[in-house]
Amino acid sequence: MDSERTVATALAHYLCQAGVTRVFGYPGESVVDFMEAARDGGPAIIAAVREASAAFMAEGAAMRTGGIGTCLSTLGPGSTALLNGVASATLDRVPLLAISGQVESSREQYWTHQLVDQGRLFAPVTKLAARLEPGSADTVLRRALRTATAERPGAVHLTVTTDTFGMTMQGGGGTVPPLGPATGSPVFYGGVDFHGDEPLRQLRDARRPVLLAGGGAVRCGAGAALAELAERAGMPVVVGAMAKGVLSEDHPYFAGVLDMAGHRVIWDLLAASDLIVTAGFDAVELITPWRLGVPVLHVDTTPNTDQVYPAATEIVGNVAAALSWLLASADGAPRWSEAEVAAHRAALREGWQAGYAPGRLNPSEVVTTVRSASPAGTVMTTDVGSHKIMAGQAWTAYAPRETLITNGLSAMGFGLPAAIGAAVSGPGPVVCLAGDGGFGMTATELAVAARLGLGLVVVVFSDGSLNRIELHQAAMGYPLTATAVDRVDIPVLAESLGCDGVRVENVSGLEKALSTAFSGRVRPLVIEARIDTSQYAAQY
Ligand SMILES: Cc1ncc(C[n+]2csc(CCOP(=O)(O)OP(=O)(O)O)c2C)c(N)n1
Ligand SMILES: [Mg+2]
Repeated sequence: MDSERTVATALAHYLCQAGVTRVFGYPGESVVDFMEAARDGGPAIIAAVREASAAFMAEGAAMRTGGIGTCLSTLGPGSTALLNGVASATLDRVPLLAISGQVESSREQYWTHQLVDQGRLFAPVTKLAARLEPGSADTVLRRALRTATAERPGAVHLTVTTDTFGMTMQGGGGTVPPLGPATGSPVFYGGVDFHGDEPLRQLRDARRPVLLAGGGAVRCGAGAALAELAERAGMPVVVGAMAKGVLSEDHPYFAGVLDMAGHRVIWDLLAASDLIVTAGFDAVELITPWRLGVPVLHVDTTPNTDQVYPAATEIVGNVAAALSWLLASADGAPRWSEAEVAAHRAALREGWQAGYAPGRLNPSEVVTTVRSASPAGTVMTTDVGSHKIMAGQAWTAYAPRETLITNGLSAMGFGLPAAIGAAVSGPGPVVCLAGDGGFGMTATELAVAARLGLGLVVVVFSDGSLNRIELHQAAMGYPLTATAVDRVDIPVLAESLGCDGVRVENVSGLEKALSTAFSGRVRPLVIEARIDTSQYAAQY
């Protein structure tokens, strides 16, 4: 790297080296020098309507590609607005670099107007909150990139005072460190009962073992090893929502998604097992408290420091390597037959169909109808609420990184921005399934999708309510308070933002709306699906 580079050009250079082609952000005076440096050689700056959405766009892009997402804000109100999406990346274990400008260094220690201590603001929601300074920017940038991408990945925030961007870097010349999980051999940790080949003995002795896969398996590219172990040992595979597709959901040993629709059927399966082998599963995805007494063999990139579930034995390291090691020792007949797993899946299907209202547009039908109309390789995002719980189960995923769900922070307002981030980052059509509440939080981002010529399909589960919270109020016996969603004319709103809009009230209307949705469209399409919420109520 040229030692005459400014901090702004060095930052742009490092981002390009790390494979970042787009920074999602919102401008302010403090960051114009960086945006100018990026204009001259990249990465491209994509302006969102709000900083909060920019961070979710970056998260969606990173979820889709497996690379590092990047977002940008100005000081003070820009940085505070960025916060939710940054916290989301950390709890969703998505590598994200968030950059905020700051007032000039000479005023930073006493100024009050628009001044927020960004280091303290971001510390609780990031793995690292640091500052770029000319004397150390080179090392700090490498540290930021490595920290964000190291297991478990998450967000790093960098504050840069506006004058620092224009300063000449001292030193420099570093290259981007390795990004992503380590590829080396796993390490074994035993609890009190650990003797030699304890994990292998546990697996050999188990008669009804179940695999529970999560985001660590996706990040380690463990799909093939997972499928092979499932087949050889005859183990049903339950996955976390953020790992959907790590095992193709038409695989005979696929056993469903944890804590999504029909969740009791999955918990019953786990409770009846005699060993749960986790595979990069992350307890951040648990919605239901862990009440099982079944022994757990914890396989992950990270030791079981959370202790949300106890595990007497741990295999720590690259998940694909660890599963291959287990596979080498799998012996004897498959523990579960394919027919037994198929019977479980049939019960699960009954679970997520429960409450079906004949003659109405049911949420499960919206999901399955959109799935049927979507070409192979379609990327689906959801927002947060009852529709997510349904889509997390009823949507059939065939490959990882094609279903983008936030199940860590689970912040409403994720779905549409994440769809935009995914659509600009990779091939394949993109569908967003959103509730009317979460859609309302971010609907103006449709103008960004229209500006970028993205043929997104956005399906709004229109029920006039914050359904998930309404159900909770009803279950508590409380009258409904503050959980109605104001009805707006969604197709008209969509059209005013440069999109096509249509309202449907039944399956044939939905099919008709979808019939032209995926044929070379460059305008986003918003479908308001007026649904009946009986299924949600029956399954709560
Ligand atoms: C930013 C944020 N605020 C509040 C919540 C709490 N919350 C979870 S689900 C939900 C209701 C979502 O309503 P809607 O988007 O209409 O989806 P639905 O449940 O109706 O499918 C709320 C308020 C949240 N997860 N995120
Ligand atoms: Mg709703």
